[in-house]
Amino acid sequence: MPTLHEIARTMVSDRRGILAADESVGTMSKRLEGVGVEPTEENRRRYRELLLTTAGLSDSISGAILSDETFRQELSDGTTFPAALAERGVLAGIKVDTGATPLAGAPDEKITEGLDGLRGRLEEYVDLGASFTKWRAVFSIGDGLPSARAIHANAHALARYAGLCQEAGLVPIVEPEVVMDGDHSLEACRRVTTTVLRAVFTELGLMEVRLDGIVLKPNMVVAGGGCAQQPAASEVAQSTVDTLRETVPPGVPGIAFLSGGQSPEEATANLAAMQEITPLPWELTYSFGRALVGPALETWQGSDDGWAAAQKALSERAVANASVR
Ligand code: 5MM
Repeated sequence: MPTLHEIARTMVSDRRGILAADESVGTMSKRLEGVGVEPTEENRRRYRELLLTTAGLSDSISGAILSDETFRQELSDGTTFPAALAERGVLAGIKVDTGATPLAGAPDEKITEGLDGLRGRLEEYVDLGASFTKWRAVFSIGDGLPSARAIHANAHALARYAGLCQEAGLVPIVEPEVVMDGDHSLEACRRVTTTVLRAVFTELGLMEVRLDGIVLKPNMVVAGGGCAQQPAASEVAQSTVDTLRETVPPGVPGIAFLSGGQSPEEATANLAAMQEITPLPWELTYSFGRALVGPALETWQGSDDGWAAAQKALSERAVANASVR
């Protein structure tokens, strides 16, 4: 049995990244509708089969995060998704949060839920073949936001989640996402990301989470999507690395970035610029969702005719991200 540290190392090493294909039923349905595909359970299954049977996936992808629905589904040949990943040399991960809901007394902010009954659910996911898990907390930048209570509540929940996962032998991906929505500056994103990461590592410490057995999945430090002054990749890279050096203990094996609404090319360029900054105490890699699968989804459009071209589109993005070092 590999240790938590060994699993975490496998997830972030050898130039490979983690595919985030864990959209909830609601999000996946919206994405399918966006490309004119009927949002049925079968079409969600077919789309995930398309992604995960892409030839050579394990050359660039170490693990794939799935949702509860996909974890229990099968490929057309009857193989379960976790078994299909194992056959391909890719670790199976499961998103275990149940989504973000308005925080009490703070309707503009969200708290991620899912701790109730989590210990039992984790046991089941281990039996189904999971090696790691994911929980995402979201923080918006705005007038007085994020509030201290939103930061504290979400950091605390992330730490409780991480502790339960390690108890079950699963590596937790800890994902605090400062979102890109808004017209804030790069500097504002840096300030908020610093505060959030400090709070997360304080709570992880209080909960005695083993830092060598987690993977951190943060946002890159970028300007808001509506900001007139968009920084170059070199600025994003330097600000992000500086922020991480101030906040992330060196014992963490690796950091796998989310893409957060960046275009596939932007996300890849920013990651590449970060790889040029050395030495760093942790591995840096990607755990993109939209920036990895977006082109494949647009190419597929639900038809069998588009299947091969869509797999090629995913493969190209994965190879581009895995080749940046
Ligand atoms: C793939 O999307 C994930 C799940 O989203 P919902 O629970 O909201 O449906 C999401 O957590 C994702 O893993 C991260 O946001 C990273 O994805 P991006 O697209 O930001 O790289």
